[in-house]
Amino acid sequence: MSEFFADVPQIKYEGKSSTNPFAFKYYNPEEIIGGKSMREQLKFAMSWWHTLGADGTDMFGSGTVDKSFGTDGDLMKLAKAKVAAGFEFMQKLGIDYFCFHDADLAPGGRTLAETYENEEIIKETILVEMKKTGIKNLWGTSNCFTHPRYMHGAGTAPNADVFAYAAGQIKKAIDLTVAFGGTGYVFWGGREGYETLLNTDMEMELDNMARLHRMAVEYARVIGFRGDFYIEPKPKEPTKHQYDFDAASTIAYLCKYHLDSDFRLNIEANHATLAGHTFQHELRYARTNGFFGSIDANQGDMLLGWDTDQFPSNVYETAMCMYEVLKEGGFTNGGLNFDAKTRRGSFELKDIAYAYIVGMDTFALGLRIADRLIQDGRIDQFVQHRYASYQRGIGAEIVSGQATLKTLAEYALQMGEVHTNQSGRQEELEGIINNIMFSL
Ligand code: XUL
Ligand code: CO
Repeated sequence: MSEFFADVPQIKYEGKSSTNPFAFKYYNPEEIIGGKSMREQLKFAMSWWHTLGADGTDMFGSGTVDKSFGTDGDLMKLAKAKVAAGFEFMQKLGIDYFCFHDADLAPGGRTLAETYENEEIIKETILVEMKKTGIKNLWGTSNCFTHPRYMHGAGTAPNADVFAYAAGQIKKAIDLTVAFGGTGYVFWGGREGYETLLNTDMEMELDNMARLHRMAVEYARVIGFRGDFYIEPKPKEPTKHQYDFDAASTIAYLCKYHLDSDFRLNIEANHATLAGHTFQHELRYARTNGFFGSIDANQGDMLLGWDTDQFPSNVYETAMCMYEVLKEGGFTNGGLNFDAKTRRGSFELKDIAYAYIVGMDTFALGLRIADRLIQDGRIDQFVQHRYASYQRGIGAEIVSGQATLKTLAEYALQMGEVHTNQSGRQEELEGIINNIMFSL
């Protein structure tokens, strides 16, 4: 069979002194870091939509990248070619997982029934490739935001027919995920938000969104889905305000609607920065509240206010991300999905391979640094020491619940002024990070 990525060879690890752009410099799949092989720690996934679909179109111009994969405009032929191209790409890069939206796999039909038929055909094609290659599905999702019917949202639409259509689409996307043996199902609330409160019943919309999430869980558990559901927070874009704004607001929503035992979070780096948080903040918040799940690996441009979905190249960010992943004990059902696309000017198919190599190497470096950071212990010891006053005396009484406002007031009256504050040592700690990063 003809190759789609003919310029791209099998990508191997050649080490940091290699200058071959088609080689990994830091990602050595079988090397053990932090007790597991790098491939197990990192669990890289290919995003079907960006990798096989995004053609460089932006608000000011049409596509620059030819992703017809040798087909002539017939959408089912294209969908099949994308399967072949996708599996060729994943094999060449050594990527073990893929993630998809229903609409990325097969074209929508004139009716929902026709869409189902198209999806069934492509499902069979994918299952054959999965069996041949051993490549697995990390998670599936449903695109309930592109079609004009979703102009006001899907689960939060003011129109019950739209809600029902979305439910029909999601049911099938769950079927596909289960057929592929996927370990996750994502809800990213693309248009689940509002443009103005003047026309919005916020309470009704949130109650309805929860109804849809509850229905999805009930259906999936009955047909044997044992993986995790994820909500992927994002504060805005395309809507002015998205309900799943960030990790904190999403966790509050999940707890309020008793969805917390089935759902975790899929944290995306660029969404974190759009919400005014660091990537690490979102991961820490999810992790320490028991909602760490999966990661959409990308990065934004700090000078731009939108979701640029760039391939990760910022090692500082990936190091802090992998620090949180290692502290969690690694991924269970989740992994690192490259929700990232090449820039519009990088219009050759081999640019996608270069982009994945850099993204994978950036996370490999992040893992190596995070492991060192933990082995080194200076940062963790500092933090532990900083809170040591809660391990004895009055601090231990506060933590154990023994202290009351009254007993603390008595303590404070006797103590006089506080003379025990210690420096936060931020600059020294930043120096430690640099020292660990650049001694690799
Ligand atoms: C959009 C985004 C989506 C989700 C899946 O910003 O991140 O691609 O990851 O719907
Ligand atoms: Co994403």
